[in-house]
Amino acid sequence: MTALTNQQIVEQLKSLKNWIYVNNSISKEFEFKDFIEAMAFVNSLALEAEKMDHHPDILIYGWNKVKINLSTHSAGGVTEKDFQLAKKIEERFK
Ligand code: H2B
Repeated sequence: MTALTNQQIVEQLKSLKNWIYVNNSISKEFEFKDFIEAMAFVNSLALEAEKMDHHPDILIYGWNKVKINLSTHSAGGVTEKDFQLAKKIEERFK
């Protein structure tokens, strides 16, 4: 899978709410009611990521927040697969 261009990334980000392009990855911060809900969200992503064989960088911080960074290590940048996973993550956040 080849890395998308900056222009392609910026274009695709328009369909994702509050995701940004930073440090060669796409990123979003999610906020939850409490730590347990944040952890439940992270655990649900683990299953999705494993199914796709595509894994996000995940930071749990400030007791109720989760920061997700998506990039494709093998391509050295953002690919279509990152956008596919971002959309699945959004569905779990609803
Ligand atoms: N996740 C991400 N984000 N990028 C990759 O290139 C990647 C991955 N590669 N998960 C997968 C695992 C690869 O290492 C295994 C062997 O399929």
